[in-house]
Amino acid sequence: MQAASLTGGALAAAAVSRVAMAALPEVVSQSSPATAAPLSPTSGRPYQPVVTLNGWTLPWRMNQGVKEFHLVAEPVVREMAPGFKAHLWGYNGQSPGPTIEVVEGDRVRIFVTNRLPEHTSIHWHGQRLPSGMDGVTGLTQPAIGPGKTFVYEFEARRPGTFMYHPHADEMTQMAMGMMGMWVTHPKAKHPDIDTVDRDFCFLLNAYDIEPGSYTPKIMTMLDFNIWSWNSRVFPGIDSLNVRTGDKVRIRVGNLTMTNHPIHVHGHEFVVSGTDGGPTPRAARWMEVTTDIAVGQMRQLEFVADEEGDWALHCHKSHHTMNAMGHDVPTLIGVDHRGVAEKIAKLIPDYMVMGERGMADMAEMEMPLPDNTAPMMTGAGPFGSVEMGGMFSVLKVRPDQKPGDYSDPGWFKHPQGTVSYEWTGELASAARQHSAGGHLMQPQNMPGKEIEVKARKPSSKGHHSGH
Ligand SMILES: [Cu+2]
Repeated sequence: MQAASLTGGALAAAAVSRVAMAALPEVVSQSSPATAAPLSPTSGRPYQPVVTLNGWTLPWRMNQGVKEFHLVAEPVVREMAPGFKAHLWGYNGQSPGPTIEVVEGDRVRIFVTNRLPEHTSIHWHGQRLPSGMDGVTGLTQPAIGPGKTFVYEFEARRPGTFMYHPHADEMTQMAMGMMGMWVTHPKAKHPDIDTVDRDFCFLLNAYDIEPGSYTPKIMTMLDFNIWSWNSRVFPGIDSLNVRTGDKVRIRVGNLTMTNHPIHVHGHEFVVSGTDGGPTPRAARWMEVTTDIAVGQMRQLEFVADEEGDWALHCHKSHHTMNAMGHDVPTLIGVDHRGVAEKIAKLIPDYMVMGERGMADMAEMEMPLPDNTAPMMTGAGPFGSVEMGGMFSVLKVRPDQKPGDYSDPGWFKHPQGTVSYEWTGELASAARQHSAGGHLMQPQNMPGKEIEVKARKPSSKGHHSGH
């Protein structure tokens, strides 16, 4: 700088910019958990950006042909659904971290600053790179201590959908929400990569957060109670809004500790890619559910040619619920009104749960601890959706403009296309009485008929009717 001031203005400007470029790239933080608009590239090779569900893409700067990003590992407060915030660890203000989008062949430099109370590192899941850039603490690099900044640099060699996460105290740091997605777009037309109209991505993640508390339990191995997409739970997960006839790609990465069969209603899809890269066309088959194992990514692709509101969810029914007690006995068919009346004399607000199934949970205004998402919830146009966790809605509309990701509201079903109540006479069911030729009768009751009867729920119980 001293030399610049001696030799004049032009050189001074060059020197200043060189100094600025030598400094760390600016830290860009995101304060909102809403789905950000796709980030169109302003430098480098062109590509069609992805939309991160309830997430965002990290901006970069171009420094002499190298794309430079700055990730900051730090504690964050993440709104997982309206009324439910979690104290997590993440990157640049959010958990998960921002999506990183680059183009095949790009030279990438990522600065990683550690603002956590313990050391960390970042592993670039699925990438071809020099071994020393792979981010495995102890094996390929020393840990990034608190307050330190490390630099990763490599070429994004193959197109695909990848993930990033720590490889240091992994159990804690992933249980706390440290992860993100990485998309490497193809540099030219690729035989196994189609151009699509809508390109969504999100991570499957899971937490163990006791109702009423804020911080995940990190020792949990299997019994997580918050099943989320990009650290959001239904009804906090944005819908995927597309135009009728759009070719849609949904990239889903699994960084939980169990598998998730992801299911789309109303359409069939193919898996067009994994974290191993694009799937050769001859190896694709139609599915309506695809299982995504731990540490896997699957790209679902289909033409959205059926108008409507279509559920998109994990098919494990416990994963479409929010925090719940697992020790609830099955009470279906158990008439305990008499007992309930006696208990009610001792505990005035006593409620009987579950004798008609658990659907009552969704509609009853049960008092919940503060900072807790209801177990089954979500107001739909026909009542409670009775869902939570890993559930969203694919909204297919003829008038959704290209590039418009805003929520079009509920589907207006054409007349005569909605399931309706039968109000005619109900015939009594015909019964099959043959026991079959090979039925083994219990020894003590030869020939005796055995029948299990479920009590028909009465609407005149102590429950207020619906
Ligand atoms: Cu699941």
